[in-house]
Amino acid sequence: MADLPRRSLLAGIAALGASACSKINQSETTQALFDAAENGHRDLHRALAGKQGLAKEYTRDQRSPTFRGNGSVKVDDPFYQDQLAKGFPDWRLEVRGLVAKPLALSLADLKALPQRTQITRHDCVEGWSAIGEWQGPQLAALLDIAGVQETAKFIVFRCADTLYGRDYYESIDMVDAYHPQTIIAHALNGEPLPEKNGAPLRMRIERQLGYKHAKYVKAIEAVSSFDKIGQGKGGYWEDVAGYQWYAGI
Ligand SMILES: Nc1nc2c(c(=O)[nH]1)N[C@H]1C(S)=C(S)[C@@H](COP(=O)(O)O)O[C@H]1N2
Ligand SMILES: [Mo]
Repeated sequence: MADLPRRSLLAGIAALGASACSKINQSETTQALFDAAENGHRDLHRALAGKQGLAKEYTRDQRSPTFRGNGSVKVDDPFYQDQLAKGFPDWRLEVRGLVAKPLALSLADLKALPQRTQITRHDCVEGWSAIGEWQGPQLAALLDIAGVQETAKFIVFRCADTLYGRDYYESIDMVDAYHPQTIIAHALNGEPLPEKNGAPLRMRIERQLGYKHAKYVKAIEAVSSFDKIGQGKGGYWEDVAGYQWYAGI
């Protein structure tokens, strides 16, 4: 039963394709239908899975031998490259926006928090999957330390890379933000993240498709709306190719 929405969503995305999306998007009626379908999918998905339903976790021997890099696999920025070479001693993750106490956390700060390790399958809409072991603190812990205000409705992830000339970013709502498997990962398969997989920090949001898992995260922002961020659709691929904002699997 829980497989139903996942298969229909993946089939729907596969059937559309990016260029079809941009053409179809020109029609407001079609967009309204898309929005209704997306909201319906979100409600059905959460009703079936339960708000805190966990994504399947795997055993160590089920991990993929290699975890490919997709989208940006390099960050074209001198500070980033200098930090990468040194192990990111001066890298800071900002937690900001609608919070009582903005934070600027080092990698050591993040490693000192309680850690979650999870072996999960990553599903990319481009038609590949990989199983990897991720480690890092839960996003919930950071949000609690920063004191997220009640007016915050979404969490936005700001990334250090650009893809085809635009800043990559993503956003999720508070249910996914506080999901136990939503972590800020600093390690993949027991090693620091390689550059291609989002060093030094990338999101794992295990109930969502691959494009939601922001890599190279430099800031986490609590907001009441993402209308004025990017093109206003809540994420890079949502803006560029009309991908659904709610990418629940
Ligand atoms: N900052 C950033 N995050 C990103 C992307 C990107 O290009 N830039 N690509 C997304 C997509 S489409 C996928 S499938 C995954 C790929 O993660 P991987 O490179 O570790 O395989 O990262 C997602 N997060
Ligand atoms: Mo993807």
